[in-house]
Amino acid sequence: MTELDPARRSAVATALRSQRIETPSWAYGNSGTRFKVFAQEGVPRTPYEKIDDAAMVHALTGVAPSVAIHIPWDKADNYSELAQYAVDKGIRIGAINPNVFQEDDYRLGSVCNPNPGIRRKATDHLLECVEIGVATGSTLLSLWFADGTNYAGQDDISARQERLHEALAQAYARMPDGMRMLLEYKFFEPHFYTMDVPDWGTSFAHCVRLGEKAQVLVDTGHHAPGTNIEFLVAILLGQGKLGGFHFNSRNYADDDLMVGAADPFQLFRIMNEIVGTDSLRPEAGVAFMLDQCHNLEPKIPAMIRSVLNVQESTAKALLVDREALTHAQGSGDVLGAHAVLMDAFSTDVRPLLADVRQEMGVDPDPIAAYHRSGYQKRIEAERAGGSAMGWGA
Ligand code: LRH
Ligand code: MN
Ligand code: MN
Repeated sequence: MTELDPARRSAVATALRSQRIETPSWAYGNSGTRFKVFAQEGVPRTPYEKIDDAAMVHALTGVAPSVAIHIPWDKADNYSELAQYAVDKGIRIGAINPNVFQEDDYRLGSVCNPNPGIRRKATDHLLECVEIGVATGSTLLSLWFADGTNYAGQDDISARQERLHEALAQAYARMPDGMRMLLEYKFFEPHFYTMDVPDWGTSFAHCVRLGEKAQVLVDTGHHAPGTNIEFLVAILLGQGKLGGFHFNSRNYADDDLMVGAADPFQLFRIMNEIVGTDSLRPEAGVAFMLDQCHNLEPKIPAMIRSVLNVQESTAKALLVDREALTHAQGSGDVLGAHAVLMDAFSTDVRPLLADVRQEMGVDPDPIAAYHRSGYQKRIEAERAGGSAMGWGA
């Protein structure tokens, strides 16, 4: 890797400064597996305290200015007030995530349920979340459905797809201008024969049918092993249908480990497609969101680490010598083209990022700054007995 010339360095630094990474409210609360939730001291007890923690992550990193909320985990009496609270803390409410998977009524599905009364209830919750989006000034309605079946013949696959469309169409029609619907997919779990939105193709088909305000959400933990995620990212980008990411790492299933922990090279390859198509710019509309659960590790430092991991992969993707790459590709230089990517991936971008942070007025080492801040001690003292609702809690 040759030294960056000043103009190039400045362009890379500008791109890094303008990247936005959203953290999820549920990652700040206690979580675990179905075997055990290991409670941590100082976890938030309310959505307001989750906002406090998200604001701390933003204050230390400078690039995480919004927090996604999950309803009813983050139920509030007054959502405009909640949004104002976030603004007062220096951040804002990001994606609104309806939750239609944790009530007994949803045993056979939510919006795909064979019972029209239950479909109505689930659809009404989507509409309520559109209103929460309006009240909080959010521009993203982020949908994931646990709907599916366990046995062949359990329900009519095609009929369930039509029910899904009907519900999505109602929510879509209710969305104000400027709001986007992101439809997330997952190939299995909690159902093991069919999921109603198992893959990007199904999500894509529904989004195309709905219109331009509907786009696909790629959760990096929701694919079969061996899936080439950067390939589907490239296809979705080409079709203007990549709405955003739920970043996390997986080794086996929907592990929800820290992004960039299991396979930093995959994260780099994904970011390379983003940068290569000039889709990093906030105006390109790709939402970079984290969706993780920190079961063993302390939550706020884990969230900071995750933000840094995304930044590192982004920086490496920005360092790819596009001219050399195009030249090598055009001349059929297989190894040369691959080497251009590997050169960028192998670069230690931590000094560059430390400088960029200093230019932004944040600490070059946000994790060390967190440990020095005294915040952890304070929340442990203030939040006795805390356990905000979230996964497994
Ligand atoms: C489902 C999922 C979806 C939910 C979140 C808590 O596995 O990825 O995004 O909303 O986890
Ligand atoms: Mn997700
Ligand atoms: Mn998931």
